[in-house]
Amino acid sequence: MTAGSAAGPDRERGLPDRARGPAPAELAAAELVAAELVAAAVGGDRRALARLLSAVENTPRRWREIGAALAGHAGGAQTVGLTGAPGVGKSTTVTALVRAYRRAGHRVGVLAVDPSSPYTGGALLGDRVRMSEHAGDPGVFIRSLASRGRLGGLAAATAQALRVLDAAGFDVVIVETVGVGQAEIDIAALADTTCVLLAPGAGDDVQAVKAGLLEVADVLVVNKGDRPGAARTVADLTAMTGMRAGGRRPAVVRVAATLGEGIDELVERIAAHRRELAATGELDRRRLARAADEIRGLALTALRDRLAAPPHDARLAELARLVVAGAADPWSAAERLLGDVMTAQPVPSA
Ligand SMILES: Nc1nc2c(ncn2[C@@H]2O[C@H](COP(=O)(O)OP(=O)(O)O)[C@@H](O)[C@H]2O)c(=O)[nH]1
Ligand SMILES: [Mg+2]
Repeated sequence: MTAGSAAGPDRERGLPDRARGPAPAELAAAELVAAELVAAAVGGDRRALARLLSAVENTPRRWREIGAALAGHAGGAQTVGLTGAPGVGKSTTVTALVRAYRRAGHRVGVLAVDPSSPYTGGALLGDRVRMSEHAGDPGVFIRSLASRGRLGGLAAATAQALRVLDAAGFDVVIVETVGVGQAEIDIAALADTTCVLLAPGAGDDVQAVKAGLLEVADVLVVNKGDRPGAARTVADLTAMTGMRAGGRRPAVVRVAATLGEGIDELVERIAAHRRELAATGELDRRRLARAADEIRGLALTALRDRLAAPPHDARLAELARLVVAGAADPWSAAERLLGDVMTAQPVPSA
C-alpha cells in the first residue's frame, strides 16, 4: 500500500524528519498491520502516528482494521472544533491555544481540515510558518487533511483521524475547519466543544446566522478584538444568543489571537463547556448520538453496496420484472430483497 508515499512526509508538519523522502524502512512501516501501528502510536511513536493518519486519509478500506485496533484506546481526549470564515483567524487562534495548553502541561494534537489542497492555498502556507514554533515539541502533533473534493468523505476521515490522535494520548485534540458550508460545519461538530470564530465588522453576525454557524456554537469567539467594532460585535452576538429559544446559551469571548489576548479566557470557556457537558450527561448523550450516526451510516452504505452487487443486483432486476408484470407489489418485493440481503455477511470495510 502506498498511503505513506502518496501523502508525502511533508504533510506531517511538526515532525523533525519531514524533509526526508520516503525511505525503504518507511515504506515497510506503511505495510505494517494496523494493530502494530496502533500499538506503536499509543506508545508515543510519532512515525507510526503519521503512518496511521496517512492510512486514514488515503485508504478508507483500512478504516475497519484501524478502527478495530483503536477500540479501547480512544475516548480520553478533550476535542475542540474551531470553525469560521476564511481569514477570520482560526489558525492564529489554534496556535495561541496550543501555546496555552502546552503551558498547562497538556499534550495537543491539531487537525487542520481544508477542503482545498493544502499546497495551493496561501493560508496553509501561513499556518505552516505560524505552527513552526511548535515543531520539534513532542507534546504537539499537527496534521492537515485535504478532502480531494469529497467533503462527506472528509467528515468520515476526520472522525477516524480524531480517534487516532485521541488513542495516541493527546489530552486535547483541536480540529480547524473552514466554516463555509454544512459539510464543514458537520466536521466542527464532531468535537465535544465547537468554537465559532467571527471578526468585528458589519454583517459578519448576519452571515453567521445565515450559514447556520450560530446553532452549532458552544463558544462564540470574536477574534481580531484589537480591531474597531469588536465591542459592538460582542454586544450584538450576546443579544442575539440571548434570544435563542431554550437550550444552552453560548459564551461570547473577545480574543486578539495575534496578541494572545483573551486566550486564557477562551481556554477557560472551553473547559467550562466541557465540565458542563460532563455534569449534565450531555457528553455521553452526544457521544452516543455520534456513534449511532456512524453505525447507521456504515449499515446503510453496506446495504446500498450489497444491493448493487451480485447476486442481489440480479435479484432486484428479477423482482422489478415481477412488479412490472403485475405478479408482485413493490412492498413485498422490497421485503423479499431485504430478506435475501440480510444474511449473515460481514459489513465490508469500504
Ligand atoms: N488584527 C488582527 N489580525 C489577526 C488576528 N488574528 C489573526 N489575524 C490575521 O488574520 C489573517 C488570517 O489569519 P488566519 O489565522 O490564517 O485565519 P484562518 O484562515 O481563519 O485560519 C492573518 O493575516 C492573521 O495575522 C487578530 O487577533 N488581530
Ligand atoms: Mg487556517
